[in-house]
Amino acid sequence: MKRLGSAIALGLLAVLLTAGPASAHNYLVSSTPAPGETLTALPEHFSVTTNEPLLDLGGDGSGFGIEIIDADGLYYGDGCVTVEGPSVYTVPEMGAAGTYRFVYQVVSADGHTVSDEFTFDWAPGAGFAASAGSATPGDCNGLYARGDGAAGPAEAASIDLGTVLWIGGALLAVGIAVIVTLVVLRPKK
Ligand SMILES: [Cu+2]
Repeated sequence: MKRLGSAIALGLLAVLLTAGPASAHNYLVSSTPAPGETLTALPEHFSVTTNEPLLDLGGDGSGFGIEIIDADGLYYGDGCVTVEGPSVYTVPEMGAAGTYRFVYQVVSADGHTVSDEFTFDWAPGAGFAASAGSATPGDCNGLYARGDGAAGPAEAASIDLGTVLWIGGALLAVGIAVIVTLVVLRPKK
């Protein structure tokens, strides 16, 4: 029993030492629209809300972005976002009915950039005046300081890989700690 306790304690220590950085990132708790939701009318804002206040260092939304992209790869909206506490908002614009990607990027409380995306369906009522999409992301009249539009999905991929490596490393450390502890504390014959 004592051996098992030591092994578990070592394992927990290993997890705390290796998994710390990954656990500090803001994560999505809600959004408008929600992933997979079917919208039939434009809400006041499109938004993402995370678990804790975001880091808007310059107070100008630098590093934050919401991109709405249709099935043809066209972008909708002016690219302007507002950061308020744990949430990011943008004024919605939409084109024709269909499935859209909602790509977001935020600056986590620890200063790291986190991005991800989901899809939602757009089924406007008759008479909706569809906006014309743009081949490039909205730049908020030049104020959108995020860089090129390709950053979002690429960032998401690298962060996902990093998270996987952190978790893999933590599990490996736990396994090694448990084995070492069991070997060291093995009863002498
Ligand atoms: Cu981080």
